[in-house]
Amino acid sequence: MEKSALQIARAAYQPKLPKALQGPVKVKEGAATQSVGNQEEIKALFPNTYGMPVVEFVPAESENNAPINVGIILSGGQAPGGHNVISGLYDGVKSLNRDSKLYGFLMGPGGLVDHKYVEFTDEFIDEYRNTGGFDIIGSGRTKLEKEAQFESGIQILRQLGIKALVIIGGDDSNTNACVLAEYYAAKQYGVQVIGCPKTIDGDLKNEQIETSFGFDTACKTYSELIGNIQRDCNSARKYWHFIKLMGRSASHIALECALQTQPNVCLISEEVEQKQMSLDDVVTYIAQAVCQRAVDGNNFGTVLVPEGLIEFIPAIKVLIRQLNEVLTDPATGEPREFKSADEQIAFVLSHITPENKAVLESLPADVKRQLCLDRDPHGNVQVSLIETEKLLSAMVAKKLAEWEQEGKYNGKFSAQHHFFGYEGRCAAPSNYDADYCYSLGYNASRLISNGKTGYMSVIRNTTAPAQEWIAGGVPITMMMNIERRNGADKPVIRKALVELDGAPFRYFAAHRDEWARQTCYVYPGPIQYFGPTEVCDQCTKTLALEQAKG
Ligand code: FBP
Repeated sequence: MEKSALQIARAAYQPKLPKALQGPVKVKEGAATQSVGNQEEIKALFPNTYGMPVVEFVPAESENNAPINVGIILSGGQAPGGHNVISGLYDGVKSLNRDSKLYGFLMGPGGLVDHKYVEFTDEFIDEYRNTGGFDIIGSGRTKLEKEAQFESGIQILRQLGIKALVIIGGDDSNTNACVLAEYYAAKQYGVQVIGCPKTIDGDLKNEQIETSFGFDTACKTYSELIGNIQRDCNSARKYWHFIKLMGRSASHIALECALQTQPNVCLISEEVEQKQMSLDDVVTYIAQAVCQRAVDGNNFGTVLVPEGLIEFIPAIKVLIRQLNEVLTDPATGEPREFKSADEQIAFVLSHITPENKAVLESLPADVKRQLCLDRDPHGNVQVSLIETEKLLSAMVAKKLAEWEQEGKYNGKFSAQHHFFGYEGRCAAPSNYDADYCYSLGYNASRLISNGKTGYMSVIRNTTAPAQEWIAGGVPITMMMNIERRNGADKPVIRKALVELDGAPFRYFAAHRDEWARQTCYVYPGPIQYFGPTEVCDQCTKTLALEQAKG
């Protein structure tokens, strides 16, 4: 396979490891834990994996170095650094004992259920070190949650002598990892399950997990593109660019990109919800920024739109909740089956309240269709398919035309649209993600060799140099609470949304009026892999502000 010059140079990069993982380790246990909510219910559902302590690795004289066979699964959307988790885990199990083996299940959790796998070798792993993508074994969104799947999984795990399974995923996949860990523990199958925090969305974080991997690289990639657009915009001075950014529900990506690039407008879904803004309120807010800049002769600008915005507009949120309920078969908990899209829409319209029907009917035909039809396997609305950036710019144009008629606006408004999502998910990992992911994978090998199950691999203190990073594990049950999903109460990992009283949002809110009126664009440029540390090893602004080092 032909390689680019960067790929060749990058293959030689040796990711940094925390000092604690550079030699033999032993476990330092903290106090017993409890779940973040619904303690009694979660305890009853996870009797074998509830209440375990947070653990940290500290240097030891020697460690358990018996050979061990381990399996790994990539679950859900791609995120930069996944290959380094695998290479870190590979190096970790081999450093324990050269006879250890690592198997990768193909195309996501489905590979475990269908017994499709590969065995990693040195040559195979070396091809993928420090590269973006999940193509080493592929990923998938099959939900691993049924007993029949767990039983099918144990057959292949036994056949390959696998004693531990590492599941790399977001909140849903790690929730399923926890259910699997509990199931195998209850059945005394002797297979450990370890999770690993992945998602570009940045919404799998809490007191123990500083960030999910991939967020850093994805945001830097989008910010480079936004910076380039802003330079174009500031050169031609004739377009308003509406840029939708991936991130599913949470607005972490939009906020981080705003902190990096200082656009004229950035919407934060969590604020829209808190302020109970209607779609018209959101449109008015953008139109006002356009109007003010027009007064200064600046008929150009940038608007960042988080992917999940539509879900956070209160009336639409209520509508989506009911759509999720009516589209789920209460008998099976699975999505209802329909013969055609028209049949599905007709079913929806006849089963929702008149208020929700009115909200649905008020939306443009394509948005209405997307809301009624498209769901991912976890039952979530596929917000990435809704063209919010076009919806908003069309509504802003309409409002400005009205204001022009009323003599309130005198400018030119011409819009361009962009959606950045897939562009960032498989970028070559930044140094931060390359090091962080390698450490997460290596660390998982130590959780395994120390007999842990139902834990997530965690690396903390990541705003400090990698040497000082803290390595350990957190029981997944600690992050759980009960939430209503598709018409049923389920134990799930609590999703982290943007906190409006958190330092990143407060910094943004303190500057946004100036950024709206003035042209304060920042141009971050491309991710740098070689060069001075202040250019190559920066963490995200979000993390720096959260750790009070921004
Ligand atoms: P994960 O949480 O599974 O990592 O996925 C993140 C994401 O990129 C979201 O930002 C986006 O809404 C979704 O995946 C798109 O899904 P798909 O890859 O199936 O189009």
